[in-house]
Amino acid sequence: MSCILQMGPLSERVQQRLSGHEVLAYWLGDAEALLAEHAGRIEIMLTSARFGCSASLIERLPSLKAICSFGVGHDAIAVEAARARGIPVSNTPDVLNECVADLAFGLIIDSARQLALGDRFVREGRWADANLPLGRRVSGKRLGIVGLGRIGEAVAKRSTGFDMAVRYHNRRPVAGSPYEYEANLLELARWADFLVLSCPGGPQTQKLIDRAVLDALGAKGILINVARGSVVDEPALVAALQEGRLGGAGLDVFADEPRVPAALCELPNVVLLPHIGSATHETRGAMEDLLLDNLDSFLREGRLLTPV
Ligand code: 8YV
Repeated sequence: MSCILQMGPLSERVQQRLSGHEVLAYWLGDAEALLAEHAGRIEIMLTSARFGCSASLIERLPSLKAICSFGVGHDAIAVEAARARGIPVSNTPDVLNECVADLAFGLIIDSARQLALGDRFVREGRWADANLPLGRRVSGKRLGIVGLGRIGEAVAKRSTGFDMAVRYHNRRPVAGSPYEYEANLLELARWADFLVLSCPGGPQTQKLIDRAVLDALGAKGILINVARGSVVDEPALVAALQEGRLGGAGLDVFADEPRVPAALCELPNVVLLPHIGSATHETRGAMEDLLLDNLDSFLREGRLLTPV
Protein backbone atom coordinates (compact mmCIF):
# COMPACT_ATOMS: atom_id res chain seq x y z
CA MET A 1 0.00 0.00 0.00
CA SER A 2 1.34 3.46 -0.98
CA CYS A 3 1.96 5.99 1.77
CA ILE A 4 0.13 9.26 0.99
CA LEU A 5 1.06 12.70 2.36
CA GLN A 6 -1.98 15.01 2.49
CA MET A 7 -1.00 18.68 2.68
CA GLY A 8 -4.20 20.15 4.09
CA PRO A 9 -7.80 19.37 5.05
CA LEU A 10 -10.16 18.28 2.30
CA SER A 11 -13.83 17.42 2.55
CA GLU A 12 -15.20 14.63 4.71
CA ARG A 13 -16.31 12.95 1.48
CA VAL A 14 -12.71 12.85 0.26
CA GLN A 15 -11.44 11.57 3.60
CA GLN A 16 -13.99 8.75 3.52
CA ARG A 17 -12.89 7.81 -0.01
CA LEU A 18 -9.27 7.74 1.28
CA SER A 19 -10.09 5.55 4.28
CA GLY A 20 -8.55 2.46 2.64
CA HIS A 21 -5.19 4.19 2.22
CA GLU A 22 -2.40 5.13 4.64
CA VAL A 23 -2.72 8.92 4.75
CA LEU A 24 -0.37 11.19 6.75
CA ALA A 25 -1.82 14.60 7.67
CA TYR A 26 0.95 17.14 7.06
CA TRP A 27 -1.00 20.02 8.56
CA LEU A 28 -1.74 18.29 11.87
CA GLY A 29 0.88 18.07 14.62
CA ASP A 30 4.67 18.21 14.13
CA ALA A 31 5.44 18.22 10.40
CA GLU A 32 9.16 17.84 11.02
CA ALA A 33 8.61 14.77 13.19
CA LEU A 34 6.28 13.34 10.56
CA LEU A 35 8.90 13.80 7.85
CA ALA A 36 11.71 12.46 10.05
CA GLU A 37 9.76 9.23 10.52
CA HIS A 38 8.03 8.80 7.17
CA ALA A 39 9.69 10.94 4.44
CA GLY A 40 11.41 7.94 2.87
CA ARG A 41 8.10 6.06 2.53
CA ILE A 42 5.89 8.78 1.04
CA GLU A 43 5.04 7.94 -2.57
CA ILE A 44 2.00 10.16 -3.27
CA MET A 45 1.18 13.73 -2.28
CA LEU A 46 -2.37 15.06 -2.15
CA THR A 47 -2.54 18.84 -2.14
CA SER A 48 -4.67 21.66 -3.56
CA ALA A 49 -4.41 24.95 -5.42
CA ARG A 50 -4.43 26.55 -1.98
CA PHE A 51 -2.08 24.27 -0.02
CA GLY A 52 0.44 23.90 -2.82
CA CYS A 53 3.81 22.14 -2.42
CA SER A 54 7.30 23.65 -2.25
CA ALA A 55 10.43 22.52 -4.10
CA SER A 56 12.18 22.04 -0.75
CA LEU A 57 9.50 19.62 0.41
CA ILE A 58 9.69 17.65 -2.84
CA GLU A 59 13.46 17.33 -2.27
CA ARG A 60 12.81 15.77 1.14
CA LEU A 61 10.65 12.98 -0.31
CA PRO A 62 12.99 10.56 -2.13
CA SER A 63 10.25 8.04 -2.89
CA LEU A 64 7.68 10.56 -4.17
CA LYS A 65 6.07 9.31 -7.41
CA ALA A 66 3.10 11.64 -8.06
CA ILE A 67 1.39 14.82 -6.83
CA CYS A 68 -2.41 15.06 -7.14
CA SER A 69 -3.92 18.52 -6.61
CA PHE A 70 -7.50 19.65 -5.92
CA GLY A 71 -8.08 22.70 -8.07
CA VAL A 72 -7.09 23.88 -11.52
CA GLY A 73 -4.45 26.42 -10.54
CA HIS A 74 -1.02 24.99 -9.86
CA ASP A 75 0.97 28.17 -9.26
CA ALA A 76 1.47 27.18 -5.60
CA ILE A 77 3.01 23.85 -6.61
CA ALA A 78 6.70 23.56 -7.57
CA VAL A 79 5.82 21.80 -10.84
CA GLU A 80 9.27 22.34 -12.41
CA ALA A 81 10.98 20.80 -9.38
CA ALA A 82 8.62 17.83 -9.64
CA ARG A 83 9.25 17.48 -13.37
CA ALA A 84 13.00 17.56 -12.76
CA ARG A 85 12.51 14.41 -10.67
CA GLY A 86 10.12 12.86 -13.21
CA ILE A 87 7.21 13.30 -10.78
CA PRO A 88 3.92 14.01 -12.61
CA VAL A 89 1.44 16.51 -11.19
CA SER A 90 -2.32 16.42 -11.75
CA ASN A 91 -4.94 19.14 -11.26
CA THR A 92 -8.73 19.25 -11.72
CA PRO A 93 -9.36 21.27 -14.89
CA ASP A 94 -12.58 21.79 -16.86
CA VAL A 95 -15.05 20.64 -14.20
CA LEU A 96 -14.99 24.12 -12.64
CA ASN A 97 -15.06 26.25 -15.84
CA GLU A 98 -18.79 26.94 -15.76
CA CYS A 99 -19.05 27.89 -12.10
CA VAL A 100 -16.03 30.19 -12.23
CA ALA A 101 -17.39 31.83 -15.38
CA ASP A 102 -20.82 32.18 -13.76
CA LEU A 103 -19.18 33.92 -10.81
CA ALA A 104 -17.26 36.23 -13.14
CA PHE A 105 -20.57 37.39 -14.58
CA GLY A 106 -22.01 37.65 -11.10
CA LEU A 107 -19.15 40.02 -10.27
CA ILE A 108 -19.70 41.95 -13.52
CA ILE A 109 -23.37 42.48 -12.75
CA ASP A 110 -22.85 43.18 -9.05
CA SER A 111 -20.00 45.66 -9.61
CA ALA A 112 -21.95 47.49 -12.34
CA ARG A 113 -25.48 47.34 -10.87
CA GLN A 114 -24.44 47.45 -7.18
CA LEU A 115 -26.41 44.42 -5.94
CA ALA A 116 -24.43 43.90 -2.71
CA LEU A 117 -24.28 47.67 -2.13
CA GLY A 118 -28.03 47.93 -2.65
CA ASP A 119 -28.72 45.04 -0.31
CA ARG A 120 -26.72 46.74 2.46
CA PHE A 121 -28.46 50.03 1.64
CA VAL A 122 -31.90 48.48 2.26
CA ARG A 123 -30.87 46.44 5.32
CA GLU A 124 -29.32 49.55 6.92
CA GLY A 125 -32.58 51.46 6.50
CA ARG A 126 -31.04 54.12 4.26
CA TRP A 127 -33.71 53.82 1.52
CA ALA A 128 -36.15 55.89 3.55
CA ASP A 129 -33.90 58.91 3.18
CA ALA A 130 -32.17 58.49 -0.15
CA ASN A 131 -31.90 56.56 -3.40
CA LEU A 132 -29.00 54.33 -4.29
CA PRO A 133 -26.63 56.14 -6.70
CA LEU A 134 -27.00 55.08 -10.32
CA GLY A 135 -24.97 52.11 -11.51
CA ARG A 136 -23.76 51.19 -15.00
CA ARG A 137 -25.35 49.14 -17.75
CA VAL A 138 -23.90 45.71 -18.53
CA SER A 139 -25.73 44.73 -21.72
CA GLY A 140 -24.13 45.93 -24.92
CA LYS A 141 -20.85 46.88 -23.23
CA ARG A 142 -17.29 45.85 -24.14
CA LEU A 143 -15.81 42.78 -22.41
CA GLY A 144 -12.03 42.35 -22.36
CA ILE A 145 -10.70 38.96 -21.26
CA VAL A 146 -7.13 38.47 -20.04
CA GLY A 147 -6.43 34.77 -20.52
CA LEU A 148 -8.66 33.02 -23.04
CA GLY A 149 -8.16 29.56 -21.63
CA ARG A 150 -10.98 27.19 -20.71
CA ILE A 151 -12.40 29.51 -18.07
CA GLY A 152 -11.93 32.58 -20.27
CA GLU A 153 -13.77 30.81 -23.10
CA ALA A 154 -16.65 30.08 -20.72
CA VAL A 155 -16.75 33.77 -19.73
CA ALA A 156 -16.77 34.83 -23.39
CA LYS A 157 -19.59 32.40 -24.16
CA ARG A 158 -21.76 34.06 -21.53
CA SER A 159 -21.28 37.49 -23.11
CA THR A 160 -23.66 36.52 -25.91
CA GLY A 161 -26.54 36.64 -23.50
CA PHE A 162 -25.68 40.27 -22.76
CA ASP A 163 -24.98 41.34 -26.36
CA MET A 164 -21.43 42.28 -25.37
CA ALA A 165 -18.49 42.79 -27.74
CA VAL A 166 -15.56 40.56 -26.75
CA ARG A 167 -11.82 40.93 -27.24
CA TYR A 168 -9.07 38.98 -25.48
CA HIS A 169 -5.38 39.15 -24.66
CA ASN A 170 -3.15 36.07 -24.48
CA ARG A 171 0.54 35.48 -25.02
CA ARG A 172 -0.52 34.32 -28.49
CA PRO A 173 -3.82 34.14 -30.42
CA VAL A 174 -6.11 31.14 -29.89
CA ALA A 175 -6.36 29.33 -33.23
CA GLY A 176 -9.88 29.38 -34.59
CA SER A 177 -11.28 31.58 -31.82
CA PRO A 178 -14.37 33.58 -32.83
CA TYR A 179 -13.23 36.41 -30.57
CA GLU A 180 -10.95 39.29 -31.59
CA TYR A 181 -7.36 39.01 -30.33
CA GLU A 182 -5.62 42.05 -28.90
CA ALA A 183 -1.85 41.56 -28.68
CA ASN A 184 -1.44 44.71 -26.59
CA LEU A 185 -2.83 44.49 -23.04
CA LEU A 186 -2.94 48.28 -22.65
CA GLU A 187 -4.98 48.58 -25.85
CA LEU A 188 -7.39 45.93 -24.58
CA ALA A 189 -7.77 47.81 -21.29
CA ARG A 190 -8.38 51.08 -23.15
CA TRP A 191 -11.10 49.42 -25.26
CA ALA A 192 -12.84 47.46 -22.51
CA ASP A 193 -15.61 48.53 -20.16
CA PHE A 194 -15.08 45.35 -18.13
CA LEU A 195 -11.68 43.65 -17.92
CA VAL A 196 -11.96 40.06 -16.69
CA LEU A 197 -8.83 38.27 -15.44
CA SER A 198 -9.00 34.52 -16.11
CA CYS A 199 -5.31 33.79 -16.72
CA PRO A 200 -3.16 31.39 -14.67
CA GLY A 201 -1.25 32.67 -11.66
CA GLY A 202 2.52 32.35 -11.40
CA PRO A 203 5.72 34.21 -12.37
CA GLN A 204 4.58 34.90 -15.96
CA THR A 205 1.51 36.86 -14.85
CA GLN A 206 2.85 38.33 -11.60
CA LYS A 207 1.48 41.89 -11.32
CA LEU A 208 0.52 41.82 -15.00
CA ILE A 209 -2.25 44.29 -14.13
CA ASP A 210 -0.27 47.30 -12.99
CA ARG A 211 -0.97 51.04 -12.71
CA ALA A 212 -0.64 51.56 -16.47
CA VAL A 213 -3.26 48.90 -17.24
CA LEU A 214 -5.58 50.17 -14.52
CA ASP A 215 -5.29 53.74 -15.84
CA ALA A 216 -5.98 52.46 -19.36
CA LEU A 217 -9.14 50.73 -18.10
CA GLY A 218 -10.00 54.07 -16.59
CA ALA A 219 -12.48 55.92 -14.39
CA LYS A 220 -15.50 54.19 -15.97
CA GLY A 221 -13.82 50.81 -16.32
CA ILE A 222 -14.33 47.85 -13.99
CA LEU A 223 -11.75 45.16 -13.18
CA ILE A 224 -12.99 41.62 -12.47
CA ASN A 225 -10.55 39.08 -11.00
CA VAL A 226 -11.41 35.37 -10.86
CA ALA A 227 -7.81 34.32 -11.56
CA ARG A 228 -5.22 34.92 -8.84
CA GLY A 229 -4.51 37.88 -6.61
CA SER A 230 -0.89 37.73 -7.76
CA VAL A 231 -1.93 38.84 -11.26
CA VAL A 232 -2.76 42.33 -9.94
CA ASP A 233 -0.48 44.94 -8.36
CA GLU A 234 -2.81 45.19 -5.38
CA PRO A 235 -1.46 48.47 -3.92
CA ALA A 236 -1.79 50.02 -7.40
CA LEU A 237 -5.38 48.76 -7.55
CA VAL A 238 -6.19 50.29 -4.17
CA ALA A 239 -4.67 53.63 -5.19
CA ALA A 240 -6.50 53.67 -8.54
CA LEU A 241 -9.83 53.04 -6.80
CA GLN A 242 -9.19 55.55 -4.02
CA GLU A 243 -8.14 58.25 -6.51
CA GLY A 244 -11.04 57.60 -8.85
CA ARG A 245 -8.77 56.53 -11.72
CA LEU A 246 -10.62 53.18 -11.85
CA GLY A 247 -14.41 52.90 -11.86
CA GLY A 248 -14.74 49.77 -9.74
CA ALA A 249 -13.68 46.20 -9.12
CA GLY A 250 -15.18 42.77 -8.51
CA LEU A 251 -12.63 40.56 -6.75
CA ASP A 252 -12.78 36.87 -5.82
CA VAL A 253 -9.04 36.52 -5.25
CA PHE A 254 -6.40 38.53 -3.39
CA ALA A 255 -2.64 38.76 -3.01
CA ASP A 256 -2.49 37.42 0.57
CA GLU A 257 -5.63 35.36 1.18
CA PRO A 258 -7.53 35.28 3.45
CA ARG A 259 -6.19 38.72 4.38
CA VAL A 260 -7.81 41.54 2.32
CA PRO A 261 -6.48 45.12 2.51
CA ALA A 262 -8.70 47.21 4.79
CA ALA A 263 -8.64 49.95 2.16
CA LEU A 264 -10.50 47.67 -0.25
CA CYS A 265 -13.10 46.85 2.41
CA GLU A 266 -13.79 50.58 2.87
CA LEU A 267 -14.52 51.26 -0.83
CA PRO A 268 -18.22 51.22 -1.92
CA ASN A 269 -17.37 50.48 -5.57
CA VAL A 270 -15.63 47.16 -4.85
CA VAL A 271 -17.29 43.75 -4.56
CA LEU A 272 -15.31 41.37 -2.36
CA LEU A 273 -15.74 37.58 -2.33
CA PRO A 274 -13.78 34.90 -0.43
CA HIS A 275 -12.37 32.90 -3.39
CA ILE A 276 -15.61 31.07 -4.16
CA GLY A 277 -15.24 30.65 -7.93
CA SER A 278 -15.54 26.88 -7.75
CA ALA A 279 -17.46 26.77 -4.47
CA THR A 280 -20.66 24.98 -5.43
CA HIS A 281 -21.77 21.53 -4.32
CA GLU A 282 -21.79 20.33 -7.91
CA THR A 283 -18.38 21.65 -8.92
CA ARG A 284 -16.50 20.84 -5.71
CA GLY A 285 -17.96 17.33 -5.89
CA ALA A 286 -16.73 16.94 -9.46
CA MET A 287 -13.31 18.28 -8.45
CA GLU A 288 -13.13 15.79 -5.58
CA ASP A 289 -14.05 12.96 -7.94
CA LEU A 290 -11.38 14.01 -10.43
CA LEU A 291 -8.76 14.34 -7.69
CA LEU A 292 -9.51 10.83 -6.47
CA ASP A 293 -9.80 9.41 -9.98
CA ASN A 294 -6.28 10.72 -10.65
CA LEU A 295 -5.05 9.03 -7.48
CA ASP A 296 -6.77 5.75 -8.30
CA SER A 297 -5.49 5.81 -11.89
CA PHE A 298 -1.93 6.37 -10.76
CA LEU A 299 -2.07 3.62 -8.12
CA ARG A 300 -3.64 1.16 -10.57
CA GLU A 301 -1.89 2.00 -13.82
CA GLY A 302 0.94 4.38 -12.95
CA ARG A 303 -0.52 7.30 -14.89
CA LEU A 304 -2.46 10.48 -14.04
CA LEU A 305 -5.67 11.36 -15.91
CA THR A 306 -5.21 15.15 -16.00
CA PRO A 307 -1.48 15.94 -15.77
CA VAL A 308 -0.53 19.63 -15.85
C1 8YV B 1 -9.57 26.11 -5.61
C2 8YV B 1 -9.03 27.58 -7.38
O1 8YV B 1 -9.95 24.89 -6.17
O2 8YV B 1 -9.18 25.62 -8.65
C3 8YV B 1 -8.50 26.62 -8.37
O3 8YV B 1 -7.38 26.91 -8.88
O4 8YV B 1 -8.56 28.65 -7.27
C4 8YV B 1 -10.13 27.17 -6.49
O5 8YV B 1 -11.24 26.71 -7.19
C5 8YV B 1 -10.12 26.19 -4.19
O6 8YV B 1 -9.70 27.39 -3.68
C6 8YV B 1 -9.57 25.01 -3.38
O7 8YV B 1 -8.17 25.08 -3.34
